[in-house]
Amino acid sequence: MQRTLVLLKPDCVQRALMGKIISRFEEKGLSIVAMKMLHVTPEMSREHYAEHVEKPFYPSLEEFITSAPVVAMAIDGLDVISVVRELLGATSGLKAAAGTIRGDFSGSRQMNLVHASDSPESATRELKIYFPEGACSYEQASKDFLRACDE
Ligand code: FUP
Repeated sequence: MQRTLVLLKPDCVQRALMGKIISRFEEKGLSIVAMKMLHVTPEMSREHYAEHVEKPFYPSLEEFITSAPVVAMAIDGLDVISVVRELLGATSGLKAAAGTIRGDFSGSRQMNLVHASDSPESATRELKIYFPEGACSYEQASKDFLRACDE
């Protein structure tokens, strides 16, 4: 089992796509173990996007991510980090395959609706930024019908 950090970004909240996109994770059989709405502060943005802070596009990215609330989620599942990245599709909505979240709903590189951790190290780091209080693990009632017991 792995845990990943997912953010529904300001464009997702403002376009009223939250329910539709949360459903994609639920319908896949993943387990949402923490969820909250919050405003990302400039300090949080710099911590979250530490690898991009010096890049030319960073000021615009910070302006966007702090422009309206986001919904942060911790999601558990088998190989959930790569599974969620596949559900999202390529970073740019212009390049993401049809059938992925970004491919179906985004036509932008910046306003690509959802963030998800790209590695176990990123997940650990990002979960600490958004959920220092931890998550709310529980046993999924449907688990016996989501995968075989040896998977
Ligand atoms: P991802 O891992 O898919 O979130 O993408 P990146 O880490 O490459 O980029 C982080 C965020 O910066 C993405 F949401 C898109 C945004 N970005 C821009 O706004 N402009 C760029 O030129 C590159 C990335």
